[in-house]
Amino acid sequence: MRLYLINPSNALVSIVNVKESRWNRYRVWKPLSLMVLAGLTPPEWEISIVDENLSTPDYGAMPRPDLVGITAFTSQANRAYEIAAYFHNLGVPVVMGGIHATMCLNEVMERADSVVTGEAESIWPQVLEDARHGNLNRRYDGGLAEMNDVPLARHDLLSSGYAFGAIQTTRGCPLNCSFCSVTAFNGARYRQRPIPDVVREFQSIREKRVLVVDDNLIGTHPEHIARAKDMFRAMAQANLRKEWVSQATINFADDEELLMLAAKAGCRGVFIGFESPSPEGLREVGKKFNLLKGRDFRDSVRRIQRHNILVVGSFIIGLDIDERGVGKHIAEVARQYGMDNLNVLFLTPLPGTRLWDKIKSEDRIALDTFPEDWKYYTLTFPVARYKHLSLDGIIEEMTSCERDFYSMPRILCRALGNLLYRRQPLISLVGNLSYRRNIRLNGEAYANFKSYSGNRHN
Ligand code: B12
Ligand code: SF4
Repeated sequence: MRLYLINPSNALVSIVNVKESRWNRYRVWKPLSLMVLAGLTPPEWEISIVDENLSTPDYGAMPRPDLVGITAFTSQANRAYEIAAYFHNLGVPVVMGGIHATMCLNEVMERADSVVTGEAESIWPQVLEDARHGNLNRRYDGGLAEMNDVPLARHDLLSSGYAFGAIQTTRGCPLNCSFCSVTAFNGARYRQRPIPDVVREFQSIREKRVLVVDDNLIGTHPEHIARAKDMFRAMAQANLRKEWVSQATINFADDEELLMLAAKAGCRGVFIGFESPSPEGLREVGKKFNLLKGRDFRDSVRRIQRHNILVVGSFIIGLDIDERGVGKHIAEVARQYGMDNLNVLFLTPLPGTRLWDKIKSEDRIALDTFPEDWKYYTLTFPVARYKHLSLDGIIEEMTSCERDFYSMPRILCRALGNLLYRRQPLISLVGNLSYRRNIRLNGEAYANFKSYSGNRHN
């Protein structure tokens, strides 16, 4: 039995425009979902994982599969449907799963033979068994997995072409920020994988550099943090010789022992959602942790960096409180906080989030011709109508923010600082140049977007 597991491309996602900018090679990540599905698949299936982000194969020249599984974020849905139609027309059954299938079930059911909602661990073997007997159900629901059931991902199936490996050690996030799909999809209960599984899986990854895809690496409660420390100790003890980056909330900075253990275990960078430079903005998005009274963000960032861990900060433009000047303000605040990299995204109502419900109820979704418009739901296009910013206005804010933070003098200044403190100057420089290079690419993408979206923002 032959199984293809496919990760669809989206040409609009600038980070996959590898050919446009060679720096982007360092920002193409493995589709871990498919490697996990492969890990759940019994040996009688011959599996190929196709990541269209690297290249799109000539499916016609490949042997005919018995089953096709397609994953999709919302931004990949259009291409996913094209692939589904292609194989369906050949008479090959197509199963779709992942976040978009879960949040937009009806839309996906119209375009795939079978749909799996939720996490797949409890249900995928059943799906395969039914497919083997030509007896696929239209819909399966995996719910939330027990972390003991998460298999070791099949890293051997995508062993070249990437600068980073990928692994997951926890799922879920209790914070439920309004714009984020994680709590809606993976639940508010913070679930941690058994530490020996994490260590064993790390050992099976070939790449020296790894993305730990956890949304919230250390969690929020003292027992989460205690477990994170145990995991870092076990990783250091196993002498993995890996360098890794992950995502965390700002409370990562609050525990010296945690930082020390993370660095010892190989942590070299964290992606932290700061979201808004103002308390009103934080309240608007419901980012409770960042609202802690008396937090000195500059000091928090510095404490992390002292452990040779780079800090990439993320902000959102387009909140209801955002007015003209917000772009420059964010760049200024990011500089004050001392971030190594800044990632700014447009406020985007993703299906299934609280933000979606709010923006939809206010009739402010500008790009609402679905499924065609999903391709713009990359967080890098302003798909909504914003309270105080027109389409041109919000694009100008984004551009001025990036031009300011990624001006050559500022990049050199950060690189020199990192050189001085021996804080991975090369990695930091590559990261900065990659973002800078994408400013021009983004400019072209905005021009095309404006002509596509016409007057739908008015
Ligand atoms: C790592 C990551 C990335 C990486 C790697 C992506 C990749 N190639 O896998 C990078 C940085 C590239 C990235 C980019 C983006 N990301 Co991202 N990313 C994640 C993150 C943090 C983890 C994903 C992951 O690997 N999870 C681990 C695996 C094991 O879990 P899983 O994917 O959910 O898969 C399970 C189930 O969903 C199911 N399943 C999944 N696929 C399939 C398929 C079949 C057939 C079946 C049966 C089951 C099934 O089974 C799996 C096992 O249980 C998630 C948050 C999250 N918790 O999911 C956000 C997340 C998926 N990303 C998100 C977004 C918005 C994006 C971007 C659009 C935005 C951006 N500019 O960064 C881009 C789009 C990229 C693209 N190609 O179009 C949103 C998606 C929301 C949505 N509705 O689409 C999420 C949920 C984050 C959020 N805050 O809301 N991302
Ligand atoms: S803290 Fe991060 S992962 Fe958790 S809900 Fe907020 S944005 Fe999502």
